[in-house]
Amino acid sequence: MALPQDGNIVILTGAGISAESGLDTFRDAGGLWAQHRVEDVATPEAFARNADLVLNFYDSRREGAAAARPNAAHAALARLDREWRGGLLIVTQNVDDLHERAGAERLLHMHGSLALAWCTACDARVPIAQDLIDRPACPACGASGHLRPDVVWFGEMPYEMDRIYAALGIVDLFVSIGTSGAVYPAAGFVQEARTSGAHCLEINLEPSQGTHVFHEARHGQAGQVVPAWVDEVLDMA
Ligand code: BV8
Repeated sequence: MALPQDGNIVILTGAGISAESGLDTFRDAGGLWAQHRVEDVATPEAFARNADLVLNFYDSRREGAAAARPNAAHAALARLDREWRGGLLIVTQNVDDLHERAGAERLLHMHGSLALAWCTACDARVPIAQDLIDRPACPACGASGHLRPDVVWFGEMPYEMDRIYAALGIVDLFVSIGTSGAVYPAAGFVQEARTSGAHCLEINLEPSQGTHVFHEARHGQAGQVVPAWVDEVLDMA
């Protein structure tokens, strides 16, 4: 498809883009939801019921993310961010920091980040590198025992929705990478993009739940398909 050189691109990423970095996805065989029930680790009710289980779940994922390295797909999106002169926004559902460690800057975490904690005493979001299970004191207010992962759980409002819908309102090319299309509102972004007249491309290991809404699909490992796609977009520019 012909994309104007000042065209606006929105890219939605999910756990599949981090799979080749060794991080578990949610719904693949052996994935996170095979290890834990969502209701036990990814809802505010779960946290109120058994904070230790939830804090251990996120502490271990934080350690996993810190030990992982960005893969070729993260690097390719960072290159696109550097070299694309039109509008670009990477909206990630992921809570790992592999996009930023690859160098992406026009990026937002709609479901929060393992690298931040949320102090429920003073409402501050603070960088955290240690285990929350140890109940560290909040660096902002000093209170102990009030830090939770700054991650959006089921039933909670995702971050920066206004900014996301503003970008989807003027998008020319919408690309979904490594997501099953199972969770809303993220799974509905492709519909918004279509309404804006964008060309919609799905890059995923296999057809997602919303694959029928896309104009085009490229199935395969993100580490191979994404760099080839970025080369194509930048060669067209
Ligand atoms: C909200 C952070 C409203 C935590 C996550 C409408 C209809 C039905 C339900 C709802 C609805 N609206 C809201 C809901 C409820 C709910 C929902 O959608 N439930 C689902 C289960 C039906 N949504 C919410 O609760 C959301 N909040 O809507 O609030 C509101 C309104 C007013 C006031 C207050 C609130 C919040 C949802 C956010 C939950 N948090 N993550 C954490 O990380 O622990 S969700 C989590 O799962 C991810 O963040 C991601 O968003 C989501 C989906 O995961 P994926 O990233 O897609 O990963 P998955 O494993 O599923 O798929 C991986 C894909 O990659 C696969 O397709 C695979 O084939 C592919 N793949 C694998 N390897 C590779 C690959 N592809 C390429 N290369 C590879 N190598």
